Formats: sequence, structure tokens, C-alpha cells
Amino acid sequence: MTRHAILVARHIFPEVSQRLAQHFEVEANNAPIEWGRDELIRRLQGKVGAFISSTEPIDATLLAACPDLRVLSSMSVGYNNVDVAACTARGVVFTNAPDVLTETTADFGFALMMATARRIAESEHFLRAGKWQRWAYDMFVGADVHGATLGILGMGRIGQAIARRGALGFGMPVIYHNRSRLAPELEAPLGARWVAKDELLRQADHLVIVVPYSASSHHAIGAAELALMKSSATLTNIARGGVVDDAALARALADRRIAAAGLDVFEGEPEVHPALLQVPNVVLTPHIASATIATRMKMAMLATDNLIAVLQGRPPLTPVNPQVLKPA
Ligand code: 8YV
Repeated sequence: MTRHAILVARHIFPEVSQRLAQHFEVEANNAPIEWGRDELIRRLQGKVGAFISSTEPIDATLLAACPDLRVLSSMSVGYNNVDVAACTARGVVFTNAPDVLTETTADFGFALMMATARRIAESEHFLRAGKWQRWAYDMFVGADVHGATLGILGMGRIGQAIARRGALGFGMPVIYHNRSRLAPELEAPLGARWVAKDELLRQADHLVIVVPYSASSHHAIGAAELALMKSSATLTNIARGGVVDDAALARALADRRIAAAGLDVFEGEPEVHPALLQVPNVVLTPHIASATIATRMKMAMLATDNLIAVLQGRPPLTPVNPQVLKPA
């Protein structure tokens, strides 16, 4: 019996290809580079499945050019790079990798928010530059995290995990804005309160953005929204570039419209808006919120298991378009 041919489109733990090779003919990207669209289409010829990440652009044109594809498995929770409706229309199963990264990503979001509030990166650069000569009462004074109002935009699994850290660990009153309200039994232990978006912006001392990117969340935070925030507030974005208007944010930071920002994601990353690189009151990290060895391994293995399951005719663990699955 001929074995299915599949593609591992990103350089990843060797365990992924090793596991997949037990079942399939595997072609893998063994270099730490992204394949461009044409290269991806070329490599996908004859492949029934592919292991991807959140950076491969999957749209109707690519799918039409790769007619053998039956399943695409991403090792990411976010999938704004994938046209899921186009996958569904072509009968291609698409799976993502939720849950396994929730706590790790929340740890990072909280750490980035704290680094932002307490000016850790800015003061470290100062020290490394040999500028530290004496103690001063106002040297790198920042904002308290404990007891401050934590505002969360997007209250999915990661938002709730951040709320838990704030409410239970740091005594922070939690307010949030989300399309839908949490069930009362989820709100109660966190003391979390749903508020309108404007109220969230006006009241938050530390605003953390965890809303997925879509046409409706594009520039959800722009100049008008930043203008509503307290001048002492911080903003942390661990969601996706494009949810925040980076140019407007850079202006707000330069004008001290808000105190500081922490950004792990950027519009057009890995490019970073040049104005953000010029302002001192922003902590910049290269999209690493889920980056612990244990969690990245879990994400990769979940994506691998999803791929194997679909190609062996079993239901995947975390399908995004389960309606495509044929009844056994
Ligand atoms: C990943 C992420 O690092 O899961 C996501 O949506 O943004 C990150 O955890 C990256 O996207 C891997 O594909």
C-alpha cells in the first residue's frame, strides 16, 4: 500500500518528523526559514496533509493549487493566516493547537505587563549603558501592579488565565470586555466584571489584549481608544499584530498619552514599526509568549496527533472546522 505523502512546512522538533515518518512519507523544511507562497505551493503538490504554523498564508488560491490536500494542522492557537471557510469549501480539515499553551502564554502576558509597569527593560538598558551613577528617589519609578485594576480585552482561555493571576495572586480588581460575557460561575471566583469597551479603556490601570485577530478586531486599539486611557496606564499586547494600530501607539507613547506598553506581536512582524523602536517606554519581544520548551513540544505534538488522526480516518483532537469530517 502506498503511504500518504505529507509536508512539514516549518523547521521544528525532530520528534515531529520522526513520529510522522512511522506512518507517512515526510518531506520536511529542515532550515529555520519560512517558505514563500510559491515554494509552499510547489512543495504541497501530491501532499495530502501538512504541518504548518501561524505564519503560512493559507487561502483559496493556495488551496486550489494544491488539490490533493485533505488536512492542514497548525501548531498555533491563532489562525488568522488561514482562510477556514476556503478550507471548508474544499473539504480540507483544519486543526489548531489550543489549550496546551494557555498557562504558559498567560505567564508571559503577566510577565510582560509587569516588566512594562515596573520599567524593567528600560532600566536594564540604562544600567548596561553604564549610566547608573547614584540612587535617586524617582529613578525608573513605575506603576504598582498589585491592587491595580487589570483590564482584559478578549476573555477566552488565555484572558481568563491572566485574570486568575491578577485576581488571586496580586489582588487586582478585574474588568474585561468580550463579545460574550463569561458565565457567572466563571466570573465569580475572579471577581471579574464585564464592562463596555470604552469603560474598560477608561478604568484599566493595566490593559492586556488577548483578543484574536479578525476583520472586526483590526485596529481595535487606535488613536481614539488610546485617548480614552489613563495617562498612567499601561497596554500589553500578546494577541496579534493588527489588533493595535502600532503607529498610533508609538505616537501615544512618545506623547506620554499612556505611560508604557509591552508588545510581543506587531503589525507586519517580524518588521517592527520604526517609531516603536525610537520610544523608550515600550518593552518589545519577538512573539515568544508560548515559548517554553515544554509548551512548544506539546503544541508540536498536538499538531502531529491531529494530522495522524485525520489521515488515519479518526477524529482529530482539536478541529476548527469539524463539519468537514466525514462520519466514520
Ligand atoms: C506561536 C501563537 O508561537 O499559538 C499562537 O497562535 O501566536 C504562538 O503561540 C506561533 O504562532 C506558532 O505557530
